[in-house]
Amino acid sequence: TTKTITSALISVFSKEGLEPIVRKLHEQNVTIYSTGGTEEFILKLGIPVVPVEDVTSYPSILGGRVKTLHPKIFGGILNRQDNETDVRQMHEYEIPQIDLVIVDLYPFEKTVASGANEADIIEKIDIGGISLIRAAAKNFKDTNIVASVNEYATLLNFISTQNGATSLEQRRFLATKAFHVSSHYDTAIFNYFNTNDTYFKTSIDNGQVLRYGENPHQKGFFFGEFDKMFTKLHGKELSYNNLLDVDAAVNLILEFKENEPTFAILKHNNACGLATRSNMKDAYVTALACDPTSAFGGVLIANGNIDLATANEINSLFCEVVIAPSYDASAIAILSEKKNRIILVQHDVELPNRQVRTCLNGYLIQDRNTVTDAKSDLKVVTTVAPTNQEIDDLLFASKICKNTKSNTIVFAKNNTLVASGTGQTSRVDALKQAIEKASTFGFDLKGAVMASDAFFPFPDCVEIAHKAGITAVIQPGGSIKDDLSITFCNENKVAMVFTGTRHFKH
Ligand code: 93A
Repeated sequence: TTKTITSALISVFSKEGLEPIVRKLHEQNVTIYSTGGTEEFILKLGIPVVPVEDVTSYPSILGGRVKTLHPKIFGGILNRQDNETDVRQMHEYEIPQIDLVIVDLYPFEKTVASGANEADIIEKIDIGGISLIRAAAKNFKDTNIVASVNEYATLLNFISTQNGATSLEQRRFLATKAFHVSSHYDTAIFNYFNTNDTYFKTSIDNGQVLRYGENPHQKGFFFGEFDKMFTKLHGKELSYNNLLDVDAAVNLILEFKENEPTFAILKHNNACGLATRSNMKDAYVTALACDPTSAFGGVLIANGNIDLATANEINSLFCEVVIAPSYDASAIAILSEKKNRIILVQHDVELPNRQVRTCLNGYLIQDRNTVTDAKSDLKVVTTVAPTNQEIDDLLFASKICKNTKSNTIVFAKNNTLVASGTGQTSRVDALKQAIEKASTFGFDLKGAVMASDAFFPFPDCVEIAHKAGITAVIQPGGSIKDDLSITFCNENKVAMVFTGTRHFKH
């Protein structure tokens, strides 16, 4: 798979940095083919060069628009050396082999940025160059492609260390870089044509125009395949905020896929109710009791079928969206009584592994948080160990905690979300909010467990939680002051486990 370069086609707009490459190729007896300006540049270095016109027997025509676009050139680049027909046709049509293509495209972006007029800009849409790049990159098994001056050093390094030869792996690497250049180039052209965001606004492609963004004065669009994930049975159009809540709901309920019937109620992307019971109706009723005030106008999600009994309960609540993998026909009829209520059937579709969001003048990408704390991850760090029920509740609380905005504290008891503090600037504030909410809705925290999305920097959280009645705690651990929290728990017979995994969500 290591192949020696014997011939090269060089067609570059900017001649900068080209000299050492040309000299090296010449030193290695490489035949060089070239276009007008590049040919002139190489000749001036005193290095022999074959004009492409001599290969094609055609002059450069249409003001340079057609220079390299010719079967003799593209045949030389695209032929498969292990294909008998290709080899035969190369002889038949007297096509010269081209092992290396070096291109520097017309500077489209620079021309746009310079404020040039449209005609000049259009003329800077490179056709031959981009075709050369794509052809050589496609045939990386036999051909080397250098699609930008940024890769000159790479090429020099490859051919200098191996006497003018490259490996298949190196050629594939160059092809990857080349397709990055070509995709970037075409994106720039698209962006130029997409004046005033006409494309975005009419969303010809797969974009969906939303009524508005987060607020009525903001425009909003959704790009994705909603219909792959859901079938909408009833209700108004989903809004920008609905979609964000649906996303949070789907991520949350995914944690409880294997659980018994589980029902969650979300507001502003956070769970304000969640319970697992032996039937869906009880799960819903229990989830609602967690915080019936917040549940108003919420997004509801179930991990199993919604039957008539559950639908009858849901029906008395004003809610925006109901999501479940299936519904009894009678349940759909009941839930559809409210004209605007959105009813979604959720299909079994994997969520993408990468998450993207804008950041400053660019964007951030991260892996989705797919770690769910399991029993085997737990390290008991206190003299008192959690009971089996507490372990179940700790893992249950941790699943909710992971899907709640940081800083967060979650209380749970008997497979029920009791209360949580969400999106606070301090962990103690999150804890205090959770305690306050639990008391507002009449919950006794005695015997409840606590989950924290990140470690406790000080022992204040376990002190306050213990006073409120919490008997077991789950947290990642890893603070330099872990000892202080552990000591307090030991002195007060609170069980604590470390998971080793932080679950920030911003
Ligand atoms: O106008 S083109 O799209 N038509 C072509 O056939 C063609 N072949 C190479 N532009 C074409 N090129 C481009 O010419 C190369 O991408 C490079 O940017 C430039 C090099 O021209 P010269 O060697 O005459 O300076």
